[in-house]
Amino acid sequence: MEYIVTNILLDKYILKNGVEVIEATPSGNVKKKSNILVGDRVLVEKNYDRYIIDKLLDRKNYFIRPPVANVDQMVIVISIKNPLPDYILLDKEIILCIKKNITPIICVNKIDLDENDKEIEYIDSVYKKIGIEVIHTSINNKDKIDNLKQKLYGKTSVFSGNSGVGKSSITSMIINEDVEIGMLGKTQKGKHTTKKVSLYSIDNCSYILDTPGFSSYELYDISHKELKNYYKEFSNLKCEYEDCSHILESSDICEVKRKVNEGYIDKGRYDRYVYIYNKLKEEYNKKYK
Ligand SMILES: Nc1nc2c(ncn2[C@@H]2O[C@H](COP(=O)(O)OP(=O)(O)O)[C@@H](O)[C@H]2O)c(=O)[nH]1
Ligand SMILES: [Mg+2]
Ligand SMILES: [Zn+2]
Repeated sequence: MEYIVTNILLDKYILKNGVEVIEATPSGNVKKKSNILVGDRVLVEKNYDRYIIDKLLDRKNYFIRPPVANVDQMVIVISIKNPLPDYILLDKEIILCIKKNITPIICVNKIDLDENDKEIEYIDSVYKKIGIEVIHTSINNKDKIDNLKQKLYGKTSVFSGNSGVGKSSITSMIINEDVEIGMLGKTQKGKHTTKKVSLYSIDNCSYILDTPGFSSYELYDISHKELKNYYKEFSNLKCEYEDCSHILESSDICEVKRKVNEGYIDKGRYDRYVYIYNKLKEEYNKKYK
C-alpha cells in the first residue's frame, strides 16, 4: 500500500494514507539507497506486526533546507502594509517555484487594513498577467480564508513570505491549531536549528508544511545567464542576439527593453530582474573567478 511520510522521529517514520496513520521502519535496502524525507511517497509491507517501508517512489521535487519532498504548491504571502510587500522576495520565490515545478499562489493578506490599497491593484495587474493566481485574505474574514483553504485541497503546500505577513495566523486558522503567532521564524541568520519538519494534515488528502519558505541558497543554483528563462513575460520576444541578457543592449536591438519602454512589461518586474541578475552574477564570479 502507498503512504505519505508526515513525520520523521529518529528512525521512526509516521505514515498516512487517508485516515490511516501507521508507524514504520525502512528496509535495509531502502535505507542504504536513499534518505527518506517528509512528503515522500512510499510503499509498505506488513511483516507480522511491523510495517516495513519497501520502496521509495519517484519524487516530483525535493529540498535540502528544509528537508522535504513532493511539494505541489507554494502560497506566497504578502501583506499590503506592516510590513509592506517585498517584491524582490516575491519574484525570487516565483523563480524558485518555476525551477522546482511548484505552483505559486500569491496571497495578498491584511486587506482589512485598506481594501483599496494601491499595492493590491499592482499585484493583481502584474502577476495575473504572467499567469499566477492571486487571492486576497484577511484573518478577520473567514470566507476569504476558506477560499484559500479550498485551493490547498489534495495538495502538499508550503507557505512562504517574510516575517510578519501573517503566515502563522493564516495557517493556524486553516488547521484549527495554534501556530506561533507574532514570533520570529526559525530562519534567523546563524541559527541553524535542527528541528525536523513535518506535514500538518488539513483533511485526509491535503497537507501543509509546518515551516515557512525555503532558504534562498536553492535560488543560487541558477546561473545569471539562465535567469531570463524564468520570466514568462520575456518568452516569445525576439531580440537581435539570441543570448541577449536584456540588460546591456539598447532598446533598438533588445525587444524586452522595448516592451518595458512601451509599458507592456512592468518596469518594476524588469528592474527586479536586473537586480537579481546582478546578484547571481556576483555569486557566479565569486565561485568561478
Ligand atoms: N490586520 C491584520 N493583521 C494581521 C493579519 N494577519 C496577521 N496579522 C497580524 O500580523 C502579525 C504577524 O502575524 P504572524 O502570523 O505571526 O506572521 P508570520 O511572521 O508571517 O507568521 C500578528 O500580530 C497578526 O495578528 C490580517 O489579515 N490583518
Ligand atoms: Mg510565523
Ligand atoms: Zn533582449
